[in-house]
Amino acid sequence: MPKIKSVYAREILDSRGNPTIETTVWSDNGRGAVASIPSGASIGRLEAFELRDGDPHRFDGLGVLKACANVNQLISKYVVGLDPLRQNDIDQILLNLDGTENKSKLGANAILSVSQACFELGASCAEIPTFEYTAQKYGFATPSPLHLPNPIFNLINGGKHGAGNLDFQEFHCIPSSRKSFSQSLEMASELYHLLKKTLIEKKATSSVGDEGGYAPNLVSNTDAIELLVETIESSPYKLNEDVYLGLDIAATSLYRSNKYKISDIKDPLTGSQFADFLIDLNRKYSLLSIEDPFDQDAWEDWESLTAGLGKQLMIVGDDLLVTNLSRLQEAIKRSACNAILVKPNQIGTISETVSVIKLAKANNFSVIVSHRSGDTDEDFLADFAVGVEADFVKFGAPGRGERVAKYNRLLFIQEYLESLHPTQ
Ligand code: 2PG
Ligand code: MG
Repeated sequence: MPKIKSVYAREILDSRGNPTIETTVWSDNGRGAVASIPSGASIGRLEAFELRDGDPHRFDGLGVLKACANVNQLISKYVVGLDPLRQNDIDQILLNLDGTENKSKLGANAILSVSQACFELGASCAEIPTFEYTAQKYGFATPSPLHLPNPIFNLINGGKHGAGNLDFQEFHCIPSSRKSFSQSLEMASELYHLLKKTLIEKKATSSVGDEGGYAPNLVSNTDAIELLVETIESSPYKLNEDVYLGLDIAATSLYRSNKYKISDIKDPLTGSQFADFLIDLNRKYSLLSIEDPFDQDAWEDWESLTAGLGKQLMIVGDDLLVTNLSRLQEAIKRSACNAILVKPNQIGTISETVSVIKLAKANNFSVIVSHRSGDTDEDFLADFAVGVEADFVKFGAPGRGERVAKYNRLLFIQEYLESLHPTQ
């Protein structure tokens, strides 16, 4: 039985140039694994706590030296000597050490960095790729072979992710599930470049936002959707045949005094008026998914939109569910949505993330494994998404290193799986 020999955390930078934690673990059989943790800009109220130093003299208060110290001075004492293959035991020790509801004592960033690094070390000790290890350990994809999730590409960035003036946070292109992953990536890359040309022609800015999508100045959110339509129409691909559209409204960010203010309409909208606006959009564009259509606590609006549109498209809970078992249970009870965005750092351990995915699947929710807007060149999520048989992944645009690291890993996994099952 291998044993964990050392655990060490350090501060590195994420894709926004902000500090984040990276933890390295070694086992006594000479194997090692590294995990770095992403960070969100639009953060759900009930996400697990991200510990930052708050020291105004370093990184504007965003340093993570306290989180590193929690790993190096406390957590490591309890984790050294454990078997890296016993993930649930490791995670339970981390939960006990913290002892709070939202991991506010040690920080979810500190805790997840250890949980994830140990998980990767477990895969290395088991001498199988992390995606296979995930599937075997948690009983996914048996006896059927693993397959790749469908990618959701974020081609236009607004809201808290873009310097332009769009209210909606993300405008997605989602390739048809009939395409292989590599065909999807090729199409997304071609559309991404065509979109840049269109933006330059229209003299809208072509700089990119936090997730690699363009962050233009346009008159309204509908204009951004129209731009995607125009781009697809000028390509060899067919809208709603080869590729579909989706949105992450991240509506909590536009909710003020119980209303939604968007540039498309002069006066702020109530929940039901905003629902009508979204229903109209869907009528026009046949969307494949709408994420966070309402504020994170506006349960009734979620329920009525899901009752109205839930059979036609994915209504995705991100800030609503925060990868949290009890929020998901509530959403299931209320039929508030039919898909879940899964971000391990919203909850803080690998085991808890897997429990959420299992409950979602048992209730026929679509599962979308997602990056964060501040991310690193970590490709763990690609393996994890394949291993848990996620329906979709959302890793940003097909551009910027921290985004393509994950897509490129999926390319590798696709080839690997095809070599195992050549006829698939
Ligand atoms: C989202 C995410 C990722 P952030 O809202 O879905 O795209 O953004 O990481 O800023 O929460
Ligand atoms: Mg979101």
